[in-house]
Amino acid sequence: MLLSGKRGMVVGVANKRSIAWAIAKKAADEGAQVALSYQNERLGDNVRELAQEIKDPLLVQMDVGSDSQIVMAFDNIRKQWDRIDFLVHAVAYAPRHALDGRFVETSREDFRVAQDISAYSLAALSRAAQPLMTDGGSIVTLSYLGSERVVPHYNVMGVAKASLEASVRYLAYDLGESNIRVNAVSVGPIKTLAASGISGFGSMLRHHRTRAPLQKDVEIEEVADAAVFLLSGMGRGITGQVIYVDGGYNIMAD
Ligand code: 0WE
Repeated sequence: MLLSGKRGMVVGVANKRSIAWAIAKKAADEGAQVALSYQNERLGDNVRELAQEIKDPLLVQMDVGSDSQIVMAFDNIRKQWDRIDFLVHAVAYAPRHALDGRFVETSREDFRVAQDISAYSLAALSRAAQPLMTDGGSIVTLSYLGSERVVPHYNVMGVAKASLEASVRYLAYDLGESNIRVNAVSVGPIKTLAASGISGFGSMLRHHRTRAPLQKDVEIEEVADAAVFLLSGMGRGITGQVIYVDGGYNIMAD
Protein backbone atom coordinates (compact mmCIF):
# COMPACT_ATOMS: atom_id res chain seq x y z
CA MET A 1 0.00 0.00 0.00
CA LEU A 2 2.09 2.86 -1.37
CA LEU A 3 -0.30 5.63 -0.28
CA SER A 4 -1.76 4.34 2.97
CA GLY A 5 -2.73 7.16 5.32
CA LYS A 6 -2.39 9.74 2.54
CA ARG A 7 -5.04 12.07 1.21
CA GLY A 8 -5.11 13.88 -2.09
CA MET A 9 -7.08 15.66 -4.74
CA VAL A 10 -7.44 14.55 -8.37
CA VAL A 11 -8.47 17.18 -10.91
CA GLY A 12 -9.49 16.24 -14.44
CA VAL A 13 -11.89 13.30 -14.22
CA ALA A 14 -14.43 13.59 -17.05
CA ASN A 15 -15.42 9.93 -17.57
CA LYS A 16 -14.29 6.35 -16.94
CA ARG A 17 -11.62 6.55 -19.64
CA SER A 18 -9.96 9.65 -18.16
CA ILE A 19 -6.30 9.24 -17.21
CA ALA A 20 -7.24 11.19 -14.05
CA TRP A 21 -9.74 8.47 -13.16
CA ALA A 22 -7.16 5.69 -13.62
CA ILE A 23 -4.82 7.57 -11.28
CA ALA A 24 -7.59 8.24 -8.73
CA LYS A 25 -8.59 4.58 -8.66
CA LYS A 26 -5.03 3.33 -8.30
CA ALA A 27 -4.32 5.89 -5.57
CA ALA A 28 -7.41 4.66 -3.70
CA ASP A 29 -6.34 1.01 -4.27
CA GLU A 30 -2.98 1.94 -2.71
CA GLY A 31 -4.74 3.17 0.43
CA ALA A 32 -5.25 6.88 -0.25
CA GLN A 33 -8.38 8.87 0.48
CA VAL A 34 -9.19 10.76 -2.71
CA ALA A 35 -11.05 13.99 -3.42
CA LEU A 36 -12.37 14.28 -6.97
CA SER A 37 -13.29 17.56 -8.56
CA TYR A 38 -15.80 17.95 -11.36
CA GLN A 39 -15.87 20.93 -13.69
CA ASN A 40 -19.62 21.47 -13.75
CA GLU A 41 -22.95 19.80 -12.98
CA ARG A 42 -23.01 18.13 -16.42
CA LEU A 43 -19.80 16.20 -15.63
CA GLY A 44 -20.78 15.94 -11.94
CA ASP A 45 -23.18 13.07 -12.66
CA ASN A 46 -20.36 11.04 -14.27
CA VAL A 47 -17.92 11.77 -11.46
CA ARG A 48 -20.43 11.03 -8.67
CA GLU A 49 -21.15 7.64 -10.27
CA LEU A 50 -17.44 6.80 -10.65
CA ALA A 51 -16.73 7.93 -7.08
CA GLN A 52 -18.92 5.06 -5.80
CA GLU A 53 -16.10 2.70 -6.85
CA ILE A 54 -13.67 4.15 -4.29
CA LYS A 55 -13.68 4.21 -0.49
CA ASP A 56 -14.53 7.50 1.31
CA PRO A 57 -14.43 9.78 -1.74
CA LEU A 58 -14.78 13.53 -1.38
CA LEU A 59 -16.45 15.44 -4.22
CA VAL A 60 -15.96 19.11 -4.98
CA GLN A 61 -17.10 21.26 -7.87
CA MET A 62 -14.29 23.31 -9.44
CA ASP A 63 -13.63 24.90 -12.82
CA VAL A 64 -9.87 25.52 -12.95
CA GLY A 65 -10.52 28.62 -15.06
CA SER A 66 -11.96 30.38 -12.00
CA ASP A 67 -9.81 31.64 -9.09
CA SER A 68 -12.84 31.89 -6.79
CA GLN A 69 -13.90 28.29 -7.55
CA ILE A 70 -10.36 27.07 -6.80
CA VAL A 71 -10.40 28.87 -3.42
CA MET A 72 -13.89 27.50 -2.61
CA ALA A 73 -12.94 23.94 -3.56
CA PHE A 74 -9.89 23.90 -1.28
CA ASP A 75 -11.97 25.54 1.51
CA ASN A 76 -14.43 22.66 1.15
CA ILE A 77 -11.61 20.12 1.37
CA ARG A 78 -10.16 21.89 4.41
CA LYS A 79 -13.55 21.56 6.19
CA GLN A 80 -13.35 17.75 5.86
CA TRP A 81 -9.60 17.11 6.00
CA ASP A 82 -6.97 18.99 7.99
CA ARG A 83 -4.23 18.20 5.50
CA ILE A 84 -3.57 16.84 2.01
CA ASP A 85 -0.53 14.98 0.72
CA PHE A 86 -0.95 15.04 -3.03
CA LEU A 87 -2.51 16.79 -6.01
CA VAL A 88 -3.02 15.37 -9.50
CA HIS A 89 -3.51 17.93 -12.29
CA ALA A 90 -4.85 16.24 -15.45
CA VAL A 91 -6.56 19.09 -17.27
CA ALA A 92 -6.00 20.62 -20.71
CA TYR A 93 -8.09 22.60 -23.12
CA ALA A 94 -7.69 24.48 -26.38
CA PRO A 95 -10.62 25.40 -28.61
CA ARG A 96 -11.23 22.55 -31.06
CA HIS A 97 -10.52 24.58 -34.21
CA ALA A 98 -7.06 25.52 -32.89
CA LEU A 99 -6.10 21.81 -33.10
CA ASP A 100 -7.02 21.55 -36.78
CA GLY A 101 -5.30 24.13 -38.91
CA ARG A 102 -1.90 25.80 -38.82
CA PHE A 103 -0.29 27.07 -35.58
CA VAL A 104 0.60 30.30 -37.37
CA GLU A 105 -3.13 31.09 -37.57
CA THR A 106 -3.70 30.80 -33.78
CA SER A 107 -5.71 33.72 -32.44
CA ARG A 108 -4.65 35.68 -29.35
CA GLU A 109 -7.78 34.47 -27.53
CA ASP A 110 -7.25 30.77 -28.35
CA PHE A 111 -3.61 31.06 -27.23
CA ARG A 112 -4.73 32.75 -23.97
CA VAL A 113 -7.35 30.09 -23.21
CA ALA A 114 -4.93 27.20 -23.88
CA GLN A 115 -2.33 28.75 -21.55
CA ASP A 116 -4.90 29.61 -18.88
CA ILE A 117 -6.59 26.21 -18.63
CA SER A 118 -3.68 23.91 -19.55
CA ALA A 119 -0.71 25.62 -17.86
CA TYR A 120 -1.61 28.47 -15.49
CA SER A 121 -4.09 26.21 -13.67
CA LEU A 122 -1.16 24.13 -12.34
CA ALA A 123 0.32 27.17 -10.59
CA ALA A 124 -3.10 28.28 -9.33
CA LEU A 125 -3.89 24.83 -7.89
CA SER A 126 -0.40 24.44 -6.42
CA ARG A 127 -0.78 27.78 -4.63
CA ALA A 128 -4.16 26.73 -3.23
CA ALA A 129 -2.85 23.30 -2.19
CA GLN A 130 0.37 24.49 -0.52
CA PRO A 131 -1.18 25.64 2.80
CA LEU A 132 -2.85 22.22 3.14
CA MET A 133 0.37 20.29 2.44
CA THR A 134 1.71 20.83 5.94
CA ASP A 135 3.68 17.58 5.99
CA GLY A 136 5.17 18.02 2.50
CA GLY A 137 3.47 16.77 -0.61
CA SER A 138 3.62 15.61 -4.20
CA ILE A 139 2.08 17.26 -7.22
CA VAL A 140 1.82 15.43 -10.56
CA THR A 141 0.66 16.86 -13.88
CA LEU A 142 0.33 15.29 -17.34
CA SER A 143 2.20 16.42 -20.43
CA TYR A 144 2.88 15.29 -23.98
CA LEU A 145 5.89 15.18 -26.32
CA GLY A 146 4.23 17.86 -28.48
CA SER A 147 5.75 20.30 -25.94
CA GLU A 148 9.23 19.78 -27.36
CA ARG A 149 8.75 18.31 -30.86
CA VAL A 150 6.36 19.38 -33.57
CA VAL A 151 3.36 17.03 -33.67
CA PRO A 152 1.20 18.18 -36.59
CA HIS A 153 -2.09 19.74 -35.38
CA TYR A 154 -1.12 19.70 -31.69
CA ASN A 155 -0.30 23.37 -32.29
CA VAL A 156 -1.20 25.73 -29.46
CA MET A 157 -1.44 22.76 -27.04
CA GLY A 158 2.25 22.06 -27.71
CA VAL A 159 3.11 25.60 -26.66
CA ALA A 160 0.85 25.26 -23.59
CA LYS A 161 2.56 21.96 -22.61
CA ALA A 162 5.98 23.63 -22.99
CA SER A 163 4.72 26.28 -20.58
CA LEU A 164 3.35 23.57 -18.26
CA GLU A 165 6.70 21.74 -18.17
CA ALA A 166 8.57 24.98 -17.42
CA SER A 167 5.98 25.68 -14.69
CA VAL A 168 6.79 22.26 -13.18
CA ARG A 169 10.44 23.34 -12.80
CA TYR A 170 9.66 26.78 -11.30
CA LEU A 171 7.06 25.30 -8.93
CA ALA A 172 9.49 22.54 -7.90
CA TYR A 173 12.01 25.27 -7.03
CA ASP A 174 9.52 27.38 -5.05
CA LEU A 175 7.86 24.51 -3.18
CA GLY A 176 10.99 22.45 -2.50
CA GLU A 177 11.57 24.27 0.80
CA SER A 178 8.13 22.99 1.92
CA ASN A 179 9.12 19.45 0.87
CA ILE A 180 6.52 19.60 -1.89
CA ARG A 181 7.65 17.85 -5.08
CA VAL A 182 6.31 18.76 -8.52
CA ASN A 183 6.67 16.48 -11.55
CA ALA A 184 5.07 15.78 -14.92
CA VAL A 185 4.34 12.46 -16.59
CA SER A 186 4.67 12.81 -20.38
CA VAL A 187 2.20 10.32 -21.83
CA GLY A 188 2.21 8.71 -25.25
CA PRO A 189 -1.02 8.82 -27.27
CA ILE A 190 -4.03 7.17 -25.58
CA LYS A 191 -7.66 7.21 -26.74
CA THR A 192 -9.51 9.30 -24.15
CA LEU A 193 -12.23 11.95 -24.43
CA ALA A 194 -9.42 14.52 -24.92
CA ALA A 195 -8.25 12.61 -28.01
CA SER A 196 -11.68 11.84 -29.43
CA GLY A 197 -12.55 13.59 -32.64
CA ILE A 198 -8.91 14.43 -33.38
CA SER A 199 -8.48 13.61 -37.05
CA GLY A 200 -5.71 11.13 -37.75
CA PHE A 201 -5.54 9.90 -34.14
CA GLY A 202 -5.90 6.30 -35.29
CA SER A 203 -2.89 6.58 -37.59
CA MET A 204 -0.94 8.33 -34.77
CA LEU A 205 -1.60 5.30 -32.56
CA ARG A 206 -0.41 2.93 -35.31
CA HIS A 207 2.69 5.05 -35.94
CA HIS A 208 3.48 5.11 -32.20
CA ARG A 209 2.95 1.35 -31.84
CA THR A 210 5.34 0.55 -34.70
CA ARG A 211 8.12 3.04 -33.75
CA ALA A 212 8.17 2.81 -29.94
CA PRO A 213 10.82 0.44 -28.49
CA LEU A 214 8.10 -1.44 -26.54
CA GLN A 215 6.09 -1.88 -29.81
CA LYS A 216 2.64 -1.51 -28.25
CA ASP A 217 0.09 1.09 -27.27
CA VAL A 218 0.58 3.01 -24.06
CA GLU A 219 -1.82 1.66 -21.43
CA ILE A 220 -3.62 3.96 -19.07
CA GLU A 221 -2.61 1.67 -16.16
CA GLU A 222 1.07 2.26 -16.98
CA VAL A 223 0.48 5.99 -16.62
CA ALA A 224 -1.39 5.51 -13.34
CA ASP A 225 1.46 3.35 -11.97
CA ALA A 226 4.05 6.03 -12.74
CA ALA A 227 1.86 8.77 -11.28
CA VAL A 228 1.24 6.81 -8.05
CA PHE A 229 4.99 6.13 -7.78
CA LEU A 230 5.67 9.89 -7.97
CA LEU A 231 2.89 10.59 -5.44
CA SER A 232 4.29 8.02 -3.02
CA GLY A 233 7.33 8.04 -0.77
CA MET A 234 9.11 5.95 -3.42
CA GLY A 235 9.45 9.17 -5.46
CA ARG A 236 10.81 11.22 -2.56
CA GLY A 237 14.05 12.22 -4.31
CA ILE A 238 12.41 13.30 -7.56
CA THR A 239 11.20 16.82 -8.30
CA GLY A 240 11.04 19.16 -11.27
CA GLN A 241 11.15 16.24 -13.73
CA VAL A 242 9.29 15.16 -16.81
CA ILE A 243 9.05 11.34 -16.76
CA TYR A 244 8.06 9.62 -20.02
CA VAL A 245 5.46 6.87 -20.07
CA ASP A 246 5.44 6.34 -23.81
CA GLY A 247 6.98 2.92 -24.42
CA GLY A 248 10.27 4.71 -25.15
CA TYR A 249 8.94 6.54 -28.21
CA ASN A 250 10.67 9.83 -27.28
CA ILE A 251 14.20 8.41 -27.61
CA MET A 252 13.80 7.61 -31.31
CA ALA A 253 15.13 9.85 -34.07
CA ASP A 254 12.43 8.63 -36.42
O1 0WE B 1 -3.19 16.96 -24.74
C1 0WE B 1 -3.86 16.28 -25.49
C2 0WE B 1 -5.24 16.73 -25.90
C3 0WE B 1 -5.69 17.96 -25.22
C4 0WE B 1 -6.92 18.61 -25.80
C5 0WE B 1 -7.87 17.94 -26.55
C6 0WE B 1 -8.99 18.61 -27.02
C7 0WE B 1 -10.03 17.95 -27.88
C8 0WE B 1 -11.38 18.63 -27.77
C9 0WE B 1 -7.10 19.93 -25.54
N1 0WE B 1 -8.18 20.60 -25.97
C10 0WE B 1 -9.12 19.97 -26.69
N2 0WE B 1 -10.20 20.69 -27.11
C11 0WE B 1 -11.29 20.11 -27.66
O2 0WE B 1 -12.25 20.82 -28.04
N3 0WE B 1 -3.32 15.13 -26.00
C12 0WE B 1 -1.96 14.76 -25.66
C13 0WE B 1 -4.04 14.25 -26.95
C14 0WE B 1 -3.75 14.71 -28.33
O3 0WE B 1 -4.43 15.73 -28.88
C15 0WE B 1 -3.91 15.95 -30.14
C16 0WE B 1 -2.89 15.05 -30.38
C17 0WE B 1 -2.78 14.24 -29.23
C18 0WE B 1 -1.79 13.13 -28.99
C19 0WE B 1 -4.25 16.90 -31.09
C20 0WE B 1 -3.58 16.92 -32.31
C21 0WE B 1 -2.56 16.02 -32.55
C22 0WE B 1 -2.21 15.06 -31.59
